[in-house]
Amino acid sequence: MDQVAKAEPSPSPFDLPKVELHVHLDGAIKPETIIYFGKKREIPLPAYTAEDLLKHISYTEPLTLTQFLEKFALYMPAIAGDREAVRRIAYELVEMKAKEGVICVEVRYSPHLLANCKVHPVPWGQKEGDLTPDEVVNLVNQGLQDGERDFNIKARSILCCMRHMPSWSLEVLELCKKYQNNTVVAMDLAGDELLMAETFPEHRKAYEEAERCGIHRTVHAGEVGSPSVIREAIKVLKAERIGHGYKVLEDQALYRELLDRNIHFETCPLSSSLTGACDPDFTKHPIIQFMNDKANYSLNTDDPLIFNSVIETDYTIAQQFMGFTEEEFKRVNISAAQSSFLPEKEKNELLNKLYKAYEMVPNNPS
Ligand code: PRH
Ligand code: ZN
Repeated sequence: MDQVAKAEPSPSPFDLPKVELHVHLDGAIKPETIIYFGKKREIPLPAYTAEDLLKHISYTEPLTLTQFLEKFALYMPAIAGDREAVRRIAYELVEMKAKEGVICVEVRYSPHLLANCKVHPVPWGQKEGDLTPDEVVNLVNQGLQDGERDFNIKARSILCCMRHMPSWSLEVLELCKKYQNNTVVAMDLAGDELLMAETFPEHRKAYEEAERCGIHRTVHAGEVGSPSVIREAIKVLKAERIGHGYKVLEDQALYRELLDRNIHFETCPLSSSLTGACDPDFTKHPIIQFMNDKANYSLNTDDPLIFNSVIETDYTIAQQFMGFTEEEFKRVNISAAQSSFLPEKEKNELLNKLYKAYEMVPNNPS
């Protein structure tokens, strides 16, 4: 895509510490790691060098969200169901983010899609094994905690329910409860909002109970689906943040209401173009409206393996095609920290770190 090619990061648009709230663990794996486990487990892959594998997985011209989601099947069989792999991808994600200048990351994933045990449908059609979603969460936690220690950043996790698998949602809720504050800070609902916009009773029940138990909530909504999906996420699922949410602009009354309520939008510029969510011309992007309205939103990568990107790619797009200034980059990162799902004390520590690095005086000193 022309604009992205032109937006090659140099020099860096924002070298200060960043906060990332929307990145999928299974969309942020190093190609080398996929190859390592593919070979070790004798699971066929489309290619066996990082460069060639990337040619199969990543792409530069917009697809539909459904086609984009099919990319995971190219490499997930090599990772899912392997204890060492699950722990390692979590650790490597923290390392990757630390290198990108992120000081706090909330990483999300579906425990079921990384498992392979027989009580759940084996997601990638590979050989059945004995890795349960519960153990997956444990392994990811270990990887994230080792990464936090080694790379000196905060790494927390969000467990995803999947739109097409309502039968998993109550189990996801139980895992959120069990591991609440043991890296797990929230629940998400991900997947294909076009094919499966319906919010099943199981999703609703899981979110209701999450709210009751003090588990934070975010929902992928209005990425490609209509504003009604966002309305349902807020009103029925009681989401505190919206994953993407671009389509909110199609319902100005709802948009105004969400602005008033200071609802956070986790935006992902490059992703939004490559999944067909938004016009690939970034100069017409909904984020520009969010910026002009001083909305509460953040900039995120979503699935950097599949988009062959780093967070700087998204910042560069924002700078070159959306008119971002250093002041706006600072503001979105402060908004991200304020809307993070960290406990209050840790959130205030994070905010103070940012204020100091940005040489800013806090608006609401804490
Ligand atoms: N929109 C919806 N679902 C997404 C996105 C995008 O932001 N990126 C990843 N996913 C789904 C994938 O199916 C992935 O396996 C799952 O979320 C859990 O990370
Ligand atoms: Zn996402």
